[in-house]
Amino acid sequence: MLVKDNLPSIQAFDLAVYLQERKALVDAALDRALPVSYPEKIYEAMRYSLLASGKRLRPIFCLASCELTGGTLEMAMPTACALEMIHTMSLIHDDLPAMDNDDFRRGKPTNHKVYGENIAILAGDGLMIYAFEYIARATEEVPADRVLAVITKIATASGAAGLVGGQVVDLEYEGKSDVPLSTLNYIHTHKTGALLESTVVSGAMLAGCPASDLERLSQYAKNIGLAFQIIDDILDITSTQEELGKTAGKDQQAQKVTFPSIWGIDESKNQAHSLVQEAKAQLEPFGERAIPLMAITDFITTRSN
Ligand code: GRG
Repeated sequence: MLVKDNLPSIQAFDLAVYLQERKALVDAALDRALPVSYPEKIYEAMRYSLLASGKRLRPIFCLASCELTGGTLEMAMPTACALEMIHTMSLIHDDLPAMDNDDFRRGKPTNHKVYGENIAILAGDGLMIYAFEYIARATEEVPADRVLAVITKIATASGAAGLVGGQVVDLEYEGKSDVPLSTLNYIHTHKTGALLESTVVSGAMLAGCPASDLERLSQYAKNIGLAFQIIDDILDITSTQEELGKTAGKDQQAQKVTFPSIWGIDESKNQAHSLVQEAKAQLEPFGERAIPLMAITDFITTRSN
């Protein structure tokens, strides 16, 4: 499938097709994972944001890493869906008036604009809690100790030691112009990086990956998490609302300190590129099996939304 004539196999790998196929699989699995029940209003609000057109990078990372380390798509799909539920809840809460106060997300009005603030808060809560229920209930063909380790890993990445902590420090520095680079790094390694790292590590955990390879994959994911955020900051400056599916120029408008505001756009691109190269070096020992993850890694810096 991957090797064609005498071309290096990475060149024969069609990332666009791979991402499209994986996104379709994940979209269908998400739709099945969360059927509407009573009280319909909350399920509809949860599904409104969950099934909106996200890139599905977190589930795709989880599935790819499970396959890379010898597992199957089936073993990882419930966890992949749960990661997208957690990511979506963080977007719903991030958009609330008490946080970023945004009107537009994934090409549509934000959850609270459609359902009201009270239901949007509850839709986020419902998605967060259901994510863990879903891993525990729907994961098959994986020993229970691995499932428990995955739940612990993702819970740690989502709570005060991860996503929540990163958001708190972000709020603390809102409107301040003297944000040290170390603080900016803390914000993004926690707010964006921790969940991304858990996507790659949890996929490999489900496959029963040995600790030394888990450490390598964790290092890989930490690098791409930061690169992802640097590119996110650049896109906020260089892209339109239509391209992003969310409000553009928010950081400059809020006079927020970002990587490009410290380094400028060119140096930010260089930094993201170096992180991507370091990340890819971690994948080299996996050989051809790492081709999908290698290609997704390059996509982090070339994406337009
Ligand atoms: C997790 C309990 C709990 C609370 C959440 C609000 C909050 C606390 C944290 C904010 C986290 C946040 C919104 C981080 C930004 C991450 C980021 C870069 C989002 C954009 O991700 P993409 O580009 O978006 O993958 P799509 O829509 O494609 O999925």
